[in-house]
Amino acid sequence: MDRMTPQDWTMATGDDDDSDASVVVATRPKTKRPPLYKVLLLNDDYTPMEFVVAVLERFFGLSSAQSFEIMLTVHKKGVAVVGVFSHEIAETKVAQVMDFARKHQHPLQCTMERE
Ligand code: TYC
Repeated sequence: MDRMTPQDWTMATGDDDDSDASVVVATRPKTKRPPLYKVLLLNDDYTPMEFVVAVLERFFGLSSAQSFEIMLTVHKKGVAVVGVFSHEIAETKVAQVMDFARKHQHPLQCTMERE
């Protein structure tokens, strides 16, 4: 016999079910989700409130109401999370905010932190 067909195998072994080692066993996919990063805005005594609101609208796509609310939280508590992103996006947001603040000569600080 040149090559066994599945039917030959069944005849030769009496194996007519799936109870052997050829049964497919579910495996756990070993993929890990990439870590996320919080982007934080810090309070200071000099950056105008309207500037902070404009930053939140421009770089985080927040409405003026949401932006005003977050700005006030930072003003009162010292810090707030303004968004959660992948490492690359968080880095870009921080750089955009810091560049924009520096261009306008405001001491506004923006940082990121692993969640
Ligand atoms: N504390 C600032 C002021 O009284 C306003 C401000 C809010 C500054 C949020 C920075 O991230 C900030 N003008």
